[in-house]
Amino acid sequence: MELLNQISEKLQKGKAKEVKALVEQAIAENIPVKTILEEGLLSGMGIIGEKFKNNEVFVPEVLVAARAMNAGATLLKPLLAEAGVAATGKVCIGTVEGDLHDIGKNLVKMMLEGKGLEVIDLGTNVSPETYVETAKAEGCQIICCSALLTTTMPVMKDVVDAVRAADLDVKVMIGGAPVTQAFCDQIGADGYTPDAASAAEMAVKFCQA
Ligand code: B1M
Repeated sequence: MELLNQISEKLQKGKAKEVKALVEQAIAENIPVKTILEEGLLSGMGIIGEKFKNNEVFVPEVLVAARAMNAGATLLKPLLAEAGVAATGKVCIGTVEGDLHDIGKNLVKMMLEGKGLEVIDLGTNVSPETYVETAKAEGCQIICCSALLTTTMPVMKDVVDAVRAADLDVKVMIGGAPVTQAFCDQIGADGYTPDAASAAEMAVKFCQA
C-alpha cells in the first residue's frame, strides 16, 4: 500500500514530522494499527538495519530514523489498548546494562500497557541490581529485559541469577534481536518471545497464573 511505503521511506530518511503526519493519515483511513506498525514503521526500520549492517548508513542516520520511528509509534500507543481486556499486573522493563537500544523495548512497553498492565520503564543500561530492587520495592510480577547486542546478552543471565539469589517470586522475560529460545533455556529465564505482541500475551498469562 502506497501510504505504508511512504511511512517506511520517510522513516528511513529520518523525517519525523512527515512520518507523524503520514501515520495520522493512516489512522484516519482506518488502516489497522498492527499493519501501520509492521508494514510502515518496522519495515522502514528493518531496511535501515540492513543498510547499517552493510555500512551503507551510519550512526547519525540510524539515530534520526529511530527518532522518526518513535514519533510514529507514539501515535499508535493509545490505539493498542484493547477495550474491555484490561489485565492486572505490574511489570518493570528495561534494556540491559551496556546496551542503549530502546526501540524494541519501547514497543514491548506499549504492548504491555495496551493489555492493561502497569509498566515501570527503567530505560536503558539497566543493571541487574536495579531490576531486582525495583521489582522488590514495587511488587512487580515480571521483569522484562531487552538486549540488542550479543555482548550485552550475558547480562540477562546476571538478572536471572540475581532474581533467584534474592528468592523473589518474579518471572524474568527476555527478548531482542539476538535472543533465542535456546538462550532463554540456557540461562534459565522464564520466557522468551520474538516480538512485542507475543511478549505482551505471555506477560498477561504470567500475571493471570
Ligand atoms: Co545498533 N546495533 N549499535 N544502534 N542497531 C544493531 C543491534 C546491530 C545488529 C547492527 C548491525 O551491525 N547489524 C549491531 C549489533 C551487532 C551484534 O551485537 N552482533 C549494532 C551495533 C554494533 C551498535 C553499536 C555498537 C554501533 C557502534 O557504536 N559502533 C552501538 C552500541 C551502542 C550501545 O548500545 N552501547 C549501536 C548504536 C545504535 C544507535 C544508537 C545508532 C541506534 C539505537 C537507537 C535507539 O534504540 N534509540 C541503533 C539501532 C537503531 C540499531 C538497529 C539498526 C535497529 C535496532 C532496532 O531498533 N530495531 C540494529 C540493526 C537491526 O536490528 N537490524 C542495530 C527495531 C526494533 C523494533 O527491533 O529491538 O529487535 P528490536 O525489537 C523487536 C524484537 O526483538 C522484540 O520486539 C521488537 C519487535 O516487535 N523485542 C522483545 C525486543 N525486546 C524484547 C523484549 C521481550 C520480548 C521481545 O521480552 C522482554
